[in-house]
Amino acid sequence: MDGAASEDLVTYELRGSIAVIGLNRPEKRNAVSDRVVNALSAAAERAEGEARAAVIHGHGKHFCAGLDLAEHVEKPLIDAVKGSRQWHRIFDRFERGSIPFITALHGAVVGGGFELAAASHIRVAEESAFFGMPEGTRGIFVGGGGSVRIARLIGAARMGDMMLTGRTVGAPEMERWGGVSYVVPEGQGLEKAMEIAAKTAENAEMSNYAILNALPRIQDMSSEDGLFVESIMSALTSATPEAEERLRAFLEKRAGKVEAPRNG
Ligand code: 1HE
Repeated sequence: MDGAASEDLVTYELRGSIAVIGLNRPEKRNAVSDRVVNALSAAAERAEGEARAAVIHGHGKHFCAGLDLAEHVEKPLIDAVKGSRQWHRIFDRFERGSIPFITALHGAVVGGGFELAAASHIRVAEESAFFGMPEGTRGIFVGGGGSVRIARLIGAARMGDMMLTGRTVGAPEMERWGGVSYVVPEGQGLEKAMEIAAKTAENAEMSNYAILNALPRIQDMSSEDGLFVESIMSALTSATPEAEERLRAFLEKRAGKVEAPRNG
């Protein structure tokens, strides 16, 4: 047992239109037990009902130490399969839901913690964050969607290297590998993630929905099918009253221009 009421394993707060979800087992480095997975699912459901975007972060010294290894010891084979499928269902809910999820990463981002981050839409890492996939050393394999999502983010060769050698990768290198999109100074991860979440929350809901749901599916299609679905989504989003108003606002000079990046 992970020794806490499930509502305490994950904190939840609504700040304006942004849901702030915190992994909250700092004494166990936010290791993910079955009940943490379920608490994350409840938090995601609540966020989708009342927020326009969400940030996931970790309380304490680390983002997340991955699977709760204490719970995994001597788990019957069938329970291990069911457990992994439950992670898949819940991480899918983040990835293909209706609002953007941004992860704020610091300290250790390990195994299942990296898999959770990979299911989010934008990853922000503090400079000292480090990424590890010690599955090889632990005698296990990824089970939270990493073989699909992490492999797509950084490439199967790099992921295989991390799993075989157990080596850790720092935030700047992970940014070069495409595993995170932003690296920020110590202590500024949550603030940056909130800023990004607020930006995404201003978008038209239908555009966000298409970005979250059509884009990853198109990656699984043939080019021919992908281009067809793109055309349908393009027509659908632009037919909404919100798109019409936003397009008109630009033409009438009531909307902002696209700006050059501020830092190079
Ligand atoms: C844990 C876990 C855990 C810490 N399950 N209890 N994940 C791992 O292989 C990572 C294992 N953890 C570590 O390598 C280190 O704990 C950290 C680098 C993350 C952090 O180090 P540190 O020095 O800050 O903490 P600590 O002293 O090692 O840990 C504090 C406590 O948390 C300690 O328990 P205590 O009772 O002795 O106080 C640890 O045992 C406990 N703890 N991590 C259970 N993961 C869906 S498949 C996904 C597959 C994976 O995720 S594989 C990766 C598993």
